Amino acid sequence: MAEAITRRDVLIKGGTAAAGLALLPSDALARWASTTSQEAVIPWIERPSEALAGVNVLDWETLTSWVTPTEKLFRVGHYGSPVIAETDWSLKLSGLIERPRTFSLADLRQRPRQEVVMTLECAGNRGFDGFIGAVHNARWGGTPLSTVLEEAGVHADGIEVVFFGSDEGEEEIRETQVTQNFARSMSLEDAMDPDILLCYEVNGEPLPNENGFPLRLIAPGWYGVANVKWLKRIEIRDTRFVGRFMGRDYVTLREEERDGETVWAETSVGRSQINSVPAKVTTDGDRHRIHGAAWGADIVRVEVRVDDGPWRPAQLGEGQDDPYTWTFWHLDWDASAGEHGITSRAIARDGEEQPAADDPLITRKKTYWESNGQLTRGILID
Ligand SMILES: Nc1nc2c(c(=O)[nH]1)N[C@H]1C(S)=C(S)[C@@H](COP(=O)(O)O)O[C@H]1N2
Ligand SMILES: [Mo]
Repeated sequence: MAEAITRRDVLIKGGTAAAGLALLPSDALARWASTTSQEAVIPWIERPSEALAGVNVLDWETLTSWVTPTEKLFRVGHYGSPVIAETDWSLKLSGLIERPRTFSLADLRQRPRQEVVMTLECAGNRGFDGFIGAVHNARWGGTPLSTVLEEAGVHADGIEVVFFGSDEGEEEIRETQVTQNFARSMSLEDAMDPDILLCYEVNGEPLPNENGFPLRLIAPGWYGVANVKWLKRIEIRDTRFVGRFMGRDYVTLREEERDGETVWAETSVGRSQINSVPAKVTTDGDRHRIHGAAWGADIVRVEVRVDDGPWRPAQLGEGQDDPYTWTFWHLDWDASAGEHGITSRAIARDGEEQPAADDPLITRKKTYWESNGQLTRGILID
């Protein structure tokens, strides 16, 4: 980690670019202005999908900061993006509890403050070609959910915690039209995780509207969809909860084999899955370096392969000791001229490996959620 910080500091302070320019390959010149370093980025052959411009996806090639700046957070809102005034807003706690109550934002700000840096990835990320930037790593500030629930006095039969957003949309359910709020749930046991926060800040500032102002759930270790924005109600119930974003959408359909028989597993997207991507290749005009990120599990190792060569261990940088954040990595590469494919794979502390693109876990998955197979990116070296 220290090495990465020092290196970046040096690069940022690294003086004028002019001296290095003559050494740069021509196709890197266009990218020069967007890098803060003496090194130039060589663009990937495939360009990111432009279909999702409104989502504000991360541009891996210009990524320099381990904490994603607030204006660069990607945004997903299935029912649009409501603009809420703090004075019109409250958080209601209802259902199977001793002490139902309503919180203002000031009430929540007066409670014990806690922060967490968390990598949040949309479960649809990597689900189709060119969609690889729906992920961010930000510092969230708020108050723990667990103590709010404890103080509320959950009844013995309460097993489910439902989080309702303020955003709403029309849904047809078995021929009935309803207007309903975005909602996701967790078991009470999962919701009592002391790291889960009711957040009113990101990177030290109030939440932007698009990211959930005035309050959102931040659930480290869960896919994006669990992190309910524009939170307005938390409800304790005595049965499991389903709804569009638990039981119809964000459902992974996978074919599994048991004793020669097919078992169709339909599972609700929940906890994050191990993932990594090659982010960019840089050059100082002479040597090459492959940079990337890995997340979704407690990453202890990342390996990189060029074409059909051997897997080689990358050097881990920032974030490597935190299971909730992405880990930056890099590998120096003695590149030869021509077109190459670069693949990365992440390995977790418990031994879990990011599946290969042709692993049955990936190939027998029929829906695009949770597409965490190894990614190969093509690049042309002059
Ligand atoms: N209320 C509400 N919360 C929501 C959503 C939504 O549509 N409405 N989208 C979810 C999904 S699918 C993702 S990926 C994350 C994205 O968080 P961000 O927009 O802050 O990046 O928000 C989640 N929380
Ligand atoms: Mo998402």
